[in-house]
Amino acid sequence: MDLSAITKHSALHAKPSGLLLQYGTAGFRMKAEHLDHIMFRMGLLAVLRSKQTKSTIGVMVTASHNPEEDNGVKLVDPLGEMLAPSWEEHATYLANAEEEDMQRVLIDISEKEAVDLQQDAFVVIGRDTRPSSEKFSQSVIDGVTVLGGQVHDYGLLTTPQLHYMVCCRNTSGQYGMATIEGYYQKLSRAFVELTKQASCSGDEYRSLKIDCANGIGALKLKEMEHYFSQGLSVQLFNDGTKGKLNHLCGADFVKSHQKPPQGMEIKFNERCCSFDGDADRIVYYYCDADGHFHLIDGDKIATLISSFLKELLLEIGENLNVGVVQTAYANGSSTRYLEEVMKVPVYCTKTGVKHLHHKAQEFDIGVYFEANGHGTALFSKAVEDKINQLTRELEDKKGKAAKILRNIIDLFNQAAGDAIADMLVIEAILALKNLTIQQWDALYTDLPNRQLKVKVADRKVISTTDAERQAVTPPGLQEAINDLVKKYRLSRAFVRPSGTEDVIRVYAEADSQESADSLAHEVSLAVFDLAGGIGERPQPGF
Ligand code: 16G
Ligand code: MG
Repeated sequence: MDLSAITKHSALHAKPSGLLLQYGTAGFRMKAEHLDHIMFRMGLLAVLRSKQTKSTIGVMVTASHNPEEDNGVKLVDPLGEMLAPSWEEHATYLANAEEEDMQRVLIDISEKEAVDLQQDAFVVIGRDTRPSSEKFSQSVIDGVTVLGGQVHDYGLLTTPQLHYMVCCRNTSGQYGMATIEGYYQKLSRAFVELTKQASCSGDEYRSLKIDCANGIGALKLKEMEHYFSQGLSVQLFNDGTKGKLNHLCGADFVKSHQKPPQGMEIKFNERCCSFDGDADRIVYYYCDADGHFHLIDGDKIATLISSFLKELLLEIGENLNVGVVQTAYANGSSTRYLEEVMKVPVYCTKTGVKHLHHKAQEFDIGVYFEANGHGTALFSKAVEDKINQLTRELEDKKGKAAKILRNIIDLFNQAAGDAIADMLVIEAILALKNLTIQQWDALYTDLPNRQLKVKVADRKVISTTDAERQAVTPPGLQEAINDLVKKYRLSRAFVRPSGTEDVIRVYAEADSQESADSLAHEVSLAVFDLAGGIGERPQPGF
């Protein structure tokens, strides 16, 4: 390590004194103006991680669905997974080091992790379309180069595309080619193959309106469109030419407000979906004949996918274990449907993709989705080998099912939940099963629900257990929630500190919207009173 060069360059990306940040659920995220030092330091850390794992590491500059003025950064581990937990701690430690401690902290981390400093390092970088992102990638590059690492800057990418690149580079191209064309070709080839097998035709099955949240998804879909146009025609809205990133549009807006995005007119029967700002989330929706809006969230996506996979396995005659992983936000109706009707085991983990991903790896086929639309399906190596063997051996109906499964495996970005990949999987399944969006929606009826936020002085006073479904502290809060829940039918409620905002989140569901709203409100009051609420007391009405 050239320690004096590090000190010199670090001073060019000086940390505002007193600023303390934490590597959260999805890396560092906040107002862009405070993040330059974090970018430089994550460049440094990526080099250490690359040397330690002797693999390519990814750095993604994005703040996903946050407002345009925010930004963020996260590291991507060798197989395209989220950064290992012990390294999240190092990231926080390095991020908060004062300038004069930088050298010591870097040496400290290297020693703790037995990093061979002579080892080569390679880091790949991607960024979203925020105004601050380009400059920030330069700061990351500065960090990488000052520690002697090599860099490949992919420029504008969706978050899942960067995960894909990292995975390709560390598996010697087995997962795919580590180029943007490689990504487009791999997904589109599988998609077009699948739709060729679909018996239904007619334009209504093959066209989709996409709200791109004024983000990177629009740019990448424009590039990709002609690769898959044989199987699907897309109409892009909120493509970034006019509106502001994530403003009144995008998956997060549509899911949390349960209404259509601005800038997109929806006619009866039209199939529509929304991406978030870095295209790793997707939700679907449509308007019925009476003009009512219907949201199809991550839970229903998981249901469609897992039931289709189960049907294929039945056809092939393979007894593989399929599991679905959700979080506490999953609608109660979805969990019931999966368990009771579909007979699929369902597991609940803490919020955050890494928790779901980890659990899903325990199954032959693990389908995981957060209600907010983050998710994918993971196939174990054994399953993949088995399917490959069957596609070679069988020519009959079973062989056909095996081929479909082979293409589905190719289509999912298994390195990370990916709005583009998920969209193509969903479109392929709807075409193959000849399902309309209304028929898909009718699998089960969501229980009415409501999410609220409460401001408190210190959100750490609330701690939870049982995959965030029970509050352990402050004393009395869980008892209060239990009493409130008892007042309503088919009801459930929980609270948790947000990992991305300085608030407590409240979730409630019940048999009617009125009940869900009133339960959510009462729980907010309990949080405000027992967990040190600040500002105005929560008011009823939304
Ligand atoms: C992050 C997570 C997302 C989670 C959300 C919860 C990743 C890539 N993203 O965006 O999975 O749903 O945080 O936010 O893990 P909250 O803690 O503010 O409710
Ligand atoms: Mg996102």
